[in-house]
Amino acid sequence: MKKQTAVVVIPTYNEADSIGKMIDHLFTKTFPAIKDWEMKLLVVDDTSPDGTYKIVQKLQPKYPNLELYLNPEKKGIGFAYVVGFRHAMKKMGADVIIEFDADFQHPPETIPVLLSEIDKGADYVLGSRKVKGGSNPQGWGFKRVFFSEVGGLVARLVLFFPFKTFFQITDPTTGLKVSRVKGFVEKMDLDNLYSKKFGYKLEFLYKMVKLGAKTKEIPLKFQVRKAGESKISGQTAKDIFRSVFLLRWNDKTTQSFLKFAVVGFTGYFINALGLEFFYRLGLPPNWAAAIGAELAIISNFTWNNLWTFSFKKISGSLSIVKKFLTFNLTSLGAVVIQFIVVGLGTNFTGDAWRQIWLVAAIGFFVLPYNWLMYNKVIWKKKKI
Ligand SMILES: Nc1nc2c(ncn2[C@@H]2O[C@H](COP(=O)(O)OP(=O)(O)O)[C@@H](O)[C@H]2O)c(=O)[nH]1
Ligand SMILES: [Mg+2]
Repeated sequence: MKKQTAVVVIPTYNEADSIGKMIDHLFTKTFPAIKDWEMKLLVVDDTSPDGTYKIVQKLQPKYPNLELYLNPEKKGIGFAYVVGFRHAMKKMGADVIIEFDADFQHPPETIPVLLSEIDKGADYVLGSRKVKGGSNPQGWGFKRVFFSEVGGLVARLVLFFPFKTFFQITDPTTGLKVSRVKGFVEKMDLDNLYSKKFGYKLEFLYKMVKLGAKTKEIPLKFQVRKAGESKISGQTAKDIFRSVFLLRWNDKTTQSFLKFAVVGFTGYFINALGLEFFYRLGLPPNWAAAIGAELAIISNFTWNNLWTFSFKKISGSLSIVKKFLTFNLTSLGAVVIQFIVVGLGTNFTGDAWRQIWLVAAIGFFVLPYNWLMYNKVIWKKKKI
């Protein structure tokens, strides 16, 4: 059987002190030990003023599987990876692509480990400093560790909470990864990145997860930089947070959830106004409240259908009537939840706390309950 091709992509900017050693190391030590993959290396250099690309060009005759992609000017690490990924897929026949640094901070011995996880069925393997066997560089002071830890946690929270990926991915800003091309990188939208700099790491991660990639983490002992300078700057954290926030904000589910919250809030006001209106018309408060509640239900159903879930809108009078009746039934569940939570709560604290318990019941129980019912029962995805 023909061997599959793994392309290692290394972006470089002013790495003249490292790149030659790295290329030699990979072609003489790392690659020959990997028997079941065809190994290639692509360096993407932004015409570094220190002449990094010239070192690569000099070594090309020696190593036929070494390619260079030269950007005419400095465009950022994210941009380098976008062009590098495209080149690896189109010109080098990549089946998997490995993201790697020039500066020996990623130990080359991790490359066969990454590939063995692909062999075992993973689509996306990440080097993590946070799993057992992984670590930050020895020399990192408290401040750098603190920012890395807090930054990683915030990125995970914003990107993935409360979904299972939040727990699976422990080191979201890692730069050591391997990605499967078929079904994943080939489908990834590489044109519309929020960041052409370090934020790309989070965007690639997010997009791979959205494409349903089976992820796996391996330990990464992140090394001290041996030569050259880190390109991480004060702007980097800002760039990463901006990307993370935009990714989550523009996510379809987030947008639906925000609309769902607005519609629910409006429903609450309609309920309250209905109670007031019909009570003043002369109806007893229980009937006035019941009419208010039904008006809220009608409003919730209508706006969620036209706005929140417009991409899976219910249409046709018969379906609408059927779904509306089901919607009334599921709304009854919310009544039962309030009955129980407010009942139990006031038992503990006394009736004076009833409004607090109402807020708790809605926030912690009714909201998740409604979101679940709307998604799984009322506006459930049509089977294709
Ligand atoms: N082509 C290109 N490579 C870059 C750019 N910025 C960083 N790199 C490379 O990306 C890799 C990781 O950057 P580095 O500064 O080591 O980040 P750190 O390890 O997180 O401190 C190194 O090989 C850099 O030379 C850039 O703007 N263009
Ligand atoms: Mg580095």
